[in-house]
Amino acid sequence: MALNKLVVLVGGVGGAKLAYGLSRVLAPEQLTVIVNVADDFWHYGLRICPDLDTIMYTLADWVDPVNGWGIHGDTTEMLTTLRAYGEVAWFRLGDRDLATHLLRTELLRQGERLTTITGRLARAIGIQCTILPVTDQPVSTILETVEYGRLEFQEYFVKHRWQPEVRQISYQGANTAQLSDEVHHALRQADAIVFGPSNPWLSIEPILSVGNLREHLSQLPIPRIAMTPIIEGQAVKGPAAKIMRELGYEVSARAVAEFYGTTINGFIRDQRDTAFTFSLSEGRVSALDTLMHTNEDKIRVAQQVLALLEGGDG
Ligand code: FO1
Repeated sequence: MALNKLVVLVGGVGGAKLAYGLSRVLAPEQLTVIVNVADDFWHYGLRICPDLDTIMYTLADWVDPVNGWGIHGDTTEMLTTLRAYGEVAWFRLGDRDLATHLLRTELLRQGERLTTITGRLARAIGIQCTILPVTDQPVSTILETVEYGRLEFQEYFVKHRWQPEVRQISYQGANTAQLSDEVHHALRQADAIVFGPSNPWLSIEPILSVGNLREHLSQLPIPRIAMTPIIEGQAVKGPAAKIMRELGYEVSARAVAEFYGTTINGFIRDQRDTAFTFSLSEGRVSALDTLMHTNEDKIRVAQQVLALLEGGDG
């Protein structure tokens, strides 16, 4: 089928790699990236939107290639001064990165929506495809942990380096938050949807939990393919495998596919997962080399995903 409009759902670093590859293969008007907002938080009076910034910096070739977040070559003089005042400064805000938070916070204070702010910032730094927060309302990933009880996402992920044992995850605000008109429009226009290789519980589910997105996607008569973030029982990066164990899931691509259920009708596992072949109730499981270290890898994977979508009968 002719693939004219692709929508990709992403969270942080893993999803950003796929979005980068797709942005180099598709024309700008063909690609819409819908981003998780449940990592967002208030910090020293600034609204920080880490996943939006990770996607924006990655697509603009601004991102720090080592961390996958923050701005390449950024300095941390502001943090040094905070520490001089006795602050712990556990969240590494770069000095150039600070401009993003200052401007976004000011525009929010003036009443602008996160969607229009994101579009303005992205266009200003040369990004031509569309980046959309899944909602303009606040949603927060909350983790119930054994050691510290209730933790907000960045406290869990950064301050405690995702080491606390997770008992339960919830998405505060998701049941009242609404999909933006721009997201509804992108889904109506979509010829296919790809769930990036992001953490299902920390990046994709907080997107799916907004409004009635899960049911909405389940009824779309188009390919809806998820990429595995788990290879041979390991997460490529971050706490996905650890969280799966702690929540009692089998740590496998199959368990991820089952978690997505009817919201998908296709799945891409990694070709290394030979022991974990499985089938879907609907659609097909494909195998690719899904590891994306270099920009060339990201472009290769994007091209292979598109070939699956265009060639696929699913
Ligand atoms: N992740 C860290 O592990 N340590 C940090 O100090 C850190 C700072 C940071 C600053 C701005 C930003 O946009 C992202 C930042 N991240 C940091 C990543 C952030 O925690 C993301 O939420 C994760 O990448 C998960 O998506």
